[in-house]
Amino acid sequence: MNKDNAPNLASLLALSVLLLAVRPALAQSPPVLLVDVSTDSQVRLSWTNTATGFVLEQVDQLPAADQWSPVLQAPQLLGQQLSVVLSSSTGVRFFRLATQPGGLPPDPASVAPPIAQGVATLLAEATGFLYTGPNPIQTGVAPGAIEAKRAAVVRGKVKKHDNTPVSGVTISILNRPELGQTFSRADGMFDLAVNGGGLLTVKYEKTDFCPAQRQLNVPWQDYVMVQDVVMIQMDPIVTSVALGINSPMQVHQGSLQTNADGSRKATLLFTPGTSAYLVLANGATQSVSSLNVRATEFTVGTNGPATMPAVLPPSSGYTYCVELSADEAVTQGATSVQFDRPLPVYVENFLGFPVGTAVPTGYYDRQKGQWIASANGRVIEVLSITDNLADLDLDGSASADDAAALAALGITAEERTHLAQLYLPGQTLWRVPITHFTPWDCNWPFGPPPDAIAPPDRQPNTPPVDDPNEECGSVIGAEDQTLGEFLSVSGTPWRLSYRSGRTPGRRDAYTLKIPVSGAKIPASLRAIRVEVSVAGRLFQAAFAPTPNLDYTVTWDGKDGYGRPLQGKQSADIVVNYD
Ligand SMILES: [Ca+2]
Repeated sequence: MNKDNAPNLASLLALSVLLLAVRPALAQSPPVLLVDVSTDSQVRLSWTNTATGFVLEQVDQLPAADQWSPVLQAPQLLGQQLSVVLSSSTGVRFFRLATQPGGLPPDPASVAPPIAQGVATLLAEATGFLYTGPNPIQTGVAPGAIEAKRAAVVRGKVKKHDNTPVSGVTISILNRPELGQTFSRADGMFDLAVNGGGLLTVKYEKTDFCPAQRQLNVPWQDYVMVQDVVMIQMDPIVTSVALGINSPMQVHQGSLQTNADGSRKATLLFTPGTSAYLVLANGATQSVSSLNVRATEFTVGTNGPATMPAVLPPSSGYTYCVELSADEAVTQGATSVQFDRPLPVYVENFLGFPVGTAVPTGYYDRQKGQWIASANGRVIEVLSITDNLADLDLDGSASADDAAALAALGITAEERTHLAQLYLPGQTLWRVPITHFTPWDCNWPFGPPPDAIAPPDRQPNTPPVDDPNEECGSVIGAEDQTLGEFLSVSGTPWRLSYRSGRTPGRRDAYTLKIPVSGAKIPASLRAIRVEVSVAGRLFQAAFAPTPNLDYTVTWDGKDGYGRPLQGKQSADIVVNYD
């Protein structure tokens, strides 16, 4: 921690019940530190979560020189606000937000202590430095929260569409506040210690970006590598929408997105008289008279699947996903925005689905960490425009549908008037009713092509055995091609044993030859991807579809922080057929 960064000193606040001094913010200033004194002898210090990770520090008197020390209690993230609740005490204390060097956690490789050689490495011992000590990479881990026998470390990377890293992303685990949080570093990487033994959901949060979550199956005493996550910024187009019983029909349209499949933009219609309320983090509701509304599409670009707010269920195809959001909900840390009636969302039918068919729809619940199915939408067509009203085909008959059919979907004359203004005759559209703001996903059922096969179910080569058979009474290891020699130790019953297989340069025991394809290759196979992770290291390779292919990977015996490990380590191998 940089204790000499007085220019970054923003706010000086006194604990107990006294607010003593606030120094003006200077260049590269941290966010303003807010103080809230409650009646029950508690003080809440809060600040806006920013790209660079600031650390709350304290001192008993000023001038402090080098006496600032970190507040060890973990800040809790609520929406965009980080806060710490402290018991007020007699006396005076001063607080400030200080930058870490570079504003971000250090690369763990630069601070990891050496690993004891001569004994098998235990993951909890090798990775405890991540969350202990005065300036840990992972802050706010409750004492004893990580159990030695269950300890595991999640490693991952956050990037943008163009593959440049995103730093300063708050990384935490859904519903596990005792595990604290870390920030993605300058290279977008992060390391978070957790307890293994089940499913955990990693949360990715950064101001002005759409949050993401990834569910992982985490084993005991191992590293888990998360697939790279692409975070996208909230759509720049924002519409202020009035709400309440006197509100008129209003429209919000997100940015136009275009790819090989076609062009589309999310269009929300707010029907007259719509009311809305925020559900706050503590469960309370708060009605709102207006909202600044955005629609941000995830399904854009070649790495679109990595941008998804969460991985879709296996039976759902990657199709179209949009975050519908209100700035007010983000700033207040609301868990959802609810409307008193279904609002129609329109998207151009850029994938050409037949008119009259259903649009399967679901949404992602960030509190539960689950996709949840919702009412289907419908593919409809604007056939013509008569007297400023859009004539709609709702069933694919190519004829306009009557009042009863329109009413069954809740389509009013006012909605038809707006459709006539927004779209030309011949336009086909998805119409999806929504009652709240979250990530919304329109997806059609998905399955592998009929000729798909699984990758070969053969074991990689077995690394050489520790105790090879010795031929002819000599110390020639026949299976692993080693030589050995015994030297008696004078005056003792013992002898020294030398084996060429144990020399540092020998890599047989660190090499895996992995079968990735068999004799038959399905015609629909586009690519083969292999991922091998061992000790927090990830080895990746991609191949064109080729029969009888092996991938050979050699590990240098070091962990993700560059330290040679002792004892056996397990490797996770995943072969993907795309
Ligand atoms: Ca019809």
